[in-house]
Amino acid sequence: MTVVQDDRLIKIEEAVNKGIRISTEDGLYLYENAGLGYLSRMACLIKKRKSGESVFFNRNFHIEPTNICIHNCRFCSYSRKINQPGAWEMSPEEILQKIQHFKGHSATEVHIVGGVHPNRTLDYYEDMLLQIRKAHPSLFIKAFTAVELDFMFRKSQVSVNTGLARLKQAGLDSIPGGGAEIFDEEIRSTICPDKSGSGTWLSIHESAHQIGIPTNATMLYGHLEKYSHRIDHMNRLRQLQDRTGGFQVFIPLKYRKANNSLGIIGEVSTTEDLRNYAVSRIFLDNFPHLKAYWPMIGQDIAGMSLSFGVDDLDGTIEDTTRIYSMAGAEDQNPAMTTEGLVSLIRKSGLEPVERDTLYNTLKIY
Ligand code: V47
Ligand code: SF4
Repeated sequence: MTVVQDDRLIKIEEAVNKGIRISTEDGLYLYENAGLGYLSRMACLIKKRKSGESVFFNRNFHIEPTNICIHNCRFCSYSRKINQPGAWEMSPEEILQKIQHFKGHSATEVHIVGGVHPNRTLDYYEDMLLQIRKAHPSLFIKAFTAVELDFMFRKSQVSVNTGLARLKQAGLDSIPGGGAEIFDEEIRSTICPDKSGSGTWLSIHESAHQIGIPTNATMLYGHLEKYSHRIDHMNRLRQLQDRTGGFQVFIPLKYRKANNSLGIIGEVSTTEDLRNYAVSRIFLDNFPHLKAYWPMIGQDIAGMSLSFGVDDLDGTIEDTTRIYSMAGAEDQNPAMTTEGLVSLIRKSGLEPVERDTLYNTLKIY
């Protein structure tokens, strides 16, 4: 019996072995043709080159100050309009109470994201950061998606550079990756028609990198997009990262279908999730880390993702986010102990490392 080889996959493997960047056409070819075993092998090789046996996690909690939002993203299960049942707004006192509560729990990072509230200005968020910084000076503040930033700067009529500099001065340490969704303009106009555009998202991240604020990048996948749109999305990120080096981690976010108007399309399979992690690890050669955000895919798939190039599992979360539980995720009260994260990582034969937000090692387990 003759074994038919796939010359293109062999060439891609040779490139990966030599550390040569793969093209957009190669990326698309991997999505369409590579087997699971091949993808796992290539992605693990790259992961090992970048972070050895380490898999990172941190001790973090979220604050979602409000779910009131001016936008109408079709995949969102969480946002509400003012006075609509289920809408919430935290007062500054409630926010500070949360900070004080987690000060006693040795969390090192707070992740603050929420809806784009129509009445909140830059002054309001600046004050929020100043109060948090005063209450807990050593807590790392990762806050506000580019979409929230775009609105607050426009509402307060300041430039992106001025707005970012003011927030940095008030205590902003880094910017999370949300709001990127999918950059392709046509798909974007269908799934989130009135949201800040792809160019705006990318240019806010570029400005942040230029003034020394590190940022994360996400990609929402498994909805109306095709593989070519995922490659286009990652290519725009790869090009920006070549210019600035300011991205810390790439976080694929699987579309979850409950309680939103896109739900009829269903969800992609676990195999597709794993293939997607691997292709992103192979394609994004200039991203130091790849994160599986366990509240979105569940702890089991997060564990499996460690064999597909992932080297970061986010954090303990402490049951402080609602975005995914409201969209139907397995963990309705997402929280993991340090022991739980350590054990998940050890089961894959890898080394658990507690990190800070900038991926400095705090403790090796
Ligand atoms: O931009 C909303 C996504 C994002 C759904 O930077 C959904 O470390 C799937 O960006 N199904 C916000 N996804 C959350 C986010 C994030 C999460 C974890 C870590 C980091 C980080 C950033 O959540 C939105 C959108 O892409 N999202 N609804 C849904 N139904
Ligand atoms: Fe608003 Fe974000 Fe939901 Fe879109 S995804 S509607 S911007 S909260």
